[in-house]
Amino acid sequence: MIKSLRNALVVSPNTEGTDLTLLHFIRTLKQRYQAMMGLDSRSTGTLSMNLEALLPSLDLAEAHIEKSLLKESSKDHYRHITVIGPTQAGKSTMINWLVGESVATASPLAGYTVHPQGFAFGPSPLSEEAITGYFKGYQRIPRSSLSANDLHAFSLESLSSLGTSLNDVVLWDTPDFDSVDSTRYQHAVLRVAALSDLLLITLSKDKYGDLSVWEFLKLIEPLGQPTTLIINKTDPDAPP
Ligand SMILES: Nc1nc2c(ncn2[C@@H]2O[C@H](COP(=O)(O)OP(=O)(O)O)[C@@H](O)[C@H]2O)c(=O)[nH]1
Ligand SMILES: [Mg+2]
Repeated sequence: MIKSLRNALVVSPNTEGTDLTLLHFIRTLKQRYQAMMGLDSRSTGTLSMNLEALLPSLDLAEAHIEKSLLKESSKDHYRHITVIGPTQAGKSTMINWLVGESVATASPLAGYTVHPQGFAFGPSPLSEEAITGYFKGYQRIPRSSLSANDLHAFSLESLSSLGTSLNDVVLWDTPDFDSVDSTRYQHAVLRVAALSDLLLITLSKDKYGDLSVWEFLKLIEPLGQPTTLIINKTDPDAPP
């Protein structure tokens, strides 16, 4: 059923009526799964585990439709570019490299970035309210106030595009999708992934073959978004 749902998402005409019907269906399906998981956890738990594994694709499908509704209602023409990848791949470093200055915090500590962090580069006005609405259930707070104790938060700050080659772009730094803790913020990562017009999947040379990377790629593949794979942390002396 999930496969046909994904196909339906890709081929369905992008009219608001169709989107709303599909959105209602997906939300209902999620509620049913969660109810069944609650009942099953009192018995064997096998069904629960199977249904839990399906929830990310429903989260993604829900976010995908909400993004298309956002695009229809949004008054701005910003493009969302998201750096996504496993822990320590150099995602925050990549953001800083793209901007040309240190805006995101890179760290040798694994799992340092645990919230979606958006950096908007104008000059046009950005429909900030629409984006905040898209992140329903998440509080928008200043980047300096983000706390690892509250994962239901994100930041979005406007920065000067002067000196960058970015024009009406929101660059998103994201938490990893492969650490033990990643299930706690996976929902947020999928939300940003669905919002994106371009995904920059950043991998390190040690991690590009990890199963988690290929499972994540398989999960987002039905969205059909323009995607670039970047292999980071390569040896500068290695032959090309
Ligand atoms: N050697 C090397 N280290 C890097 C590179 N990119 C990032 N790092 C380092 O790897 C660590 C993790 O980087 P960070 O950007 O925080 O990774 P994130 O967890 O994916 O956001 C930091 O100590 C960075 O300085 C690279 O291309 N080469
Ligand atoms: Mg980071």
